[in-house]
Amino acid sequence: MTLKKRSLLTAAVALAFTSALPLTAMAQKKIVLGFSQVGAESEWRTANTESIKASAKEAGIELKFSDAQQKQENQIKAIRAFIAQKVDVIAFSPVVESGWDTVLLEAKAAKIPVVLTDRSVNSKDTSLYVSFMGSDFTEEGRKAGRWLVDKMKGTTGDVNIVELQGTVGSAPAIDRKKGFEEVIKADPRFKIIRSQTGDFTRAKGKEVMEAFLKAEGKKINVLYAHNDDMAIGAIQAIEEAGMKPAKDITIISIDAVKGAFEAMIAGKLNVSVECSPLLGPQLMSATKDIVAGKSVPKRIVTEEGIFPMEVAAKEFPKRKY
Ligand code: GZL
Repeated sequence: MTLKKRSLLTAAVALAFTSALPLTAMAQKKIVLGFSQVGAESEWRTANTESIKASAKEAGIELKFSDAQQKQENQIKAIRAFIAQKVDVIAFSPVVESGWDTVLLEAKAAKIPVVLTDRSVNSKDTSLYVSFMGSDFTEEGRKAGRWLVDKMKGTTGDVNIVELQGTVGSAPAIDRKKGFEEVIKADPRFKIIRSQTGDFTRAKGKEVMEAFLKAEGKKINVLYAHNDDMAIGAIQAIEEAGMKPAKDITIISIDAVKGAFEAMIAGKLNVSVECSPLLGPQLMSATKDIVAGKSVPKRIVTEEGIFPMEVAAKEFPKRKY
């Protein structure tokens, strides 16, 4: 090869390399996702946080994570910080349904797309978020109601129910109550005689169940708890009152976390309706699609089952959370 040809070839290779550099650099620009988490109130929430952190790492997405300690004002502060930091996408699990329009309008004005995970908001303007991914809480309540109606088939007399509600104003608490009542209202035997929030925690679930037992005692036939953590707290209260959980009082709860399987295997919980916290992979995939300018479904529903105590031992080894 002549000297002239070799020097032309060298120049061409050098040019190709430098011109590719900006493209390569752009292609490697890390996506930055700001995530505001409700708190660390339950086993479910811990598993949800683990799923989001692990999936962000796996996806090569830079995660800015904030724990709001179950306070809406902390979530609003975190979202404003993400806007100031000009993150690529904002995602959050709204601790309650209302009071988000102002901050979501600020995100919209900053042209930062927002994804709702786990819980939704009741904003009329659905352009304020790109997608909502999570469970159908009303259906979870219906599943709990249908299981109870089925269990009580062939019995007679009143079925007195006490209800431990989730966080006041949260989508899961509102919808799990709605779905359950939708099913049991068909039979006047089923009566909710007490209903109060246990804020999704074990401690509060135990405290409120102690009050229910003091007020109603052996009149209670069923406990419907909006999550396993409150049910587990209530089980302690029932035992301390000298009664047998899952025998003297039928116990229905939601989430199907490890603690629920352990309680069912110990014969202390009758059934847990699944509510999967493993939303991390779906969130990271949606985040990448949004940044790439691809469309994302407005609603992504998590598919879920129901686990009565009879199958708990067989299913437990397969559980991922
Ligand atoms: C449901 C989630 C609820 C869980 C609780 O998707 O928002 O919050 O059921 C958790 O355990 O605290």
